[in-house]
Amino acid sequence: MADCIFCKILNGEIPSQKVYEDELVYAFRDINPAAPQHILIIPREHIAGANALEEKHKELVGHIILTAQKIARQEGFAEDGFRIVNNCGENAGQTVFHLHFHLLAGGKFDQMV
Ligand code: DGP
Repeated sequence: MADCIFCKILNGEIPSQKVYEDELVYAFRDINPAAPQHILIIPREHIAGANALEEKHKELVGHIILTAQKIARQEGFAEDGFRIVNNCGENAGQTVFHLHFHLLAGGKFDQMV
């Protein structure tokens, strides 16, 4: 998508701090961290958000969650704990309409739900 910030990060037009990549996903540090460790995991495929997911994306979503676990181990916070967050839609505070999962760690979080 031509005007999508995360598509521009994927094609290198906008620089980012890479944490992990493979054929399906790319992970990089959030520009405005909300925790000591704040990583975004995005699919290479442009999907507007969780509300745009279809049956065909089942494996991809599973892959993203396993990627979060892989990154948590790689970065050394798997045992201490981490949070995976997806904001879907305006009321949830989604600001970038390319599916992404926040991977947050490095401190104790308040209970949200
Ligand atoms: P959300 O509110 O769930 O849509 O989160 C979007 C996140 O994307 C937000 O935490 C800030 C981050 N972000 C926005 N633009 C950029 C950028 O150009 N580079 C990086 N690294 N992160 C960005």
